[in-house]
Amino acid sequence: MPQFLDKNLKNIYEKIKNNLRLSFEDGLNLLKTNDLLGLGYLASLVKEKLHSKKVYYVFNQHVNYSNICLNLCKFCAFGKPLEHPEAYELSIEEIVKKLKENPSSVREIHIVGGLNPRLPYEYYLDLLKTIKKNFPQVQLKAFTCVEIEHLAKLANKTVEEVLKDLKEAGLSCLPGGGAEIFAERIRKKLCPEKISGKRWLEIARTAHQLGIPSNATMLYGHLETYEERIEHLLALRELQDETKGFLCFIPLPFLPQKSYLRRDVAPTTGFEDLKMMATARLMLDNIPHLKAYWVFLGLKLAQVALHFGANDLHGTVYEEKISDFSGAQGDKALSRQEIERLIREAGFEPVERDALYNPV
Ligand code: V47
Repeated sequence: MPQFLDKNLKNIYEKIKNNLRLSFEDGLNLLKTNDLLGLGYLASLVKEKLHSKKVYYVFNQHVNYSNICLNLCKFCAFGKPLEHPEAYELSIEEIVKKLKENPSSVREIHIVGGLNPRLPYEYYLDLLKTIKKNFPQVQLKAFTCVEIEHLAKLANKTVEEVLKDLKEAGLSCLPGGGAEIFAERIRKKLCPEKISGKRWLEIARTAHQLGIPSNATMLYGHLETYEERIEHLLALRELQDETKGFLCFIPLPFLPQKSYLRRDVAPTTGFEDLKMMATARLMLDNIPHLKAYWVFLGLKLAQVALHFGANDLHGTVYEEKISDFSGAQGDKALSRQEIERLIREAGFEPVERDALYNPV
């Protein structure tokens, strides 16, 4: 029996060893513990059982087609109203031109934007089709559940019809954004215009039923309680039991610096980020992958997170605007060599993957 400084972790260790599911209270105890190394040990046990020494990354590129947004959530510094001087909208030609500047080995293109009232439904379908035509080797991970709802309203179609159209146009999977925190109490304060947590989960369910896998995120470190974080994780775990459609979970630390909340909320600490990562690994026993999103965490902490349950370092990321607008510090793009070195020096084996986690 390993030594734990926190007796609650000892009980959780017993459960993990016996493949027992962790409860809501277990989740709270994980977030409340100060035994960081004990927590890392537990998360690593689970991670290594699932993935041995493998740590995944993808050669990818982000496309943020427009920041014009109807929702204007209080945590987000990316979205802008139509008339704002920094508001932008990229044409499909501009996007293809940009993509052509980058190496041909890009496997995944991650496409998200704001809820733009001006772009027509056809823009979204043409965007996917045109990228696929020009770069047949790439997989398109595009549009969060929030954008899918917007497209359904725009086209006067059901979410199911929209997802079918997008799939036909070349969509491989959905990114995990827009989940924020499912708790209504927080959504009312931070993003009253956004779809509810319940609706986000329904759209993810519909995607999974149509054979479109998706990711899931949780934005933490703002006004939410530990209880609300665990409720969020349990809602995802419950849906995953039903659909098995989630590929990956990504905990997103809130970056307050450029948001409306900058005076009220301090950035998360490294200690908190690692606790959140490990807790996610332990609670989400049915979601295979856990991502350390280095763009928000910083490269150094993302590397350390590989010892706290994470088995995916996201990707090389050519350009990403949400973090630029949010004030994320540090690197903007990585080479294959750099990302592999981070993984190897942490004692793991790098595996390049595609958007669906197939090794390439
Ligand atoms: O939903 C916005 C978040 C998300 C801020 O699926 C902020 O592989 C922190 O979902 N501080 C979009 N976070 C990003 C996202 C994502 C990222 C990486 C990989 C994947 C994936 C998905 O960004 C939004 C929101 O929760 N966000 N503003 C901010 N100031």
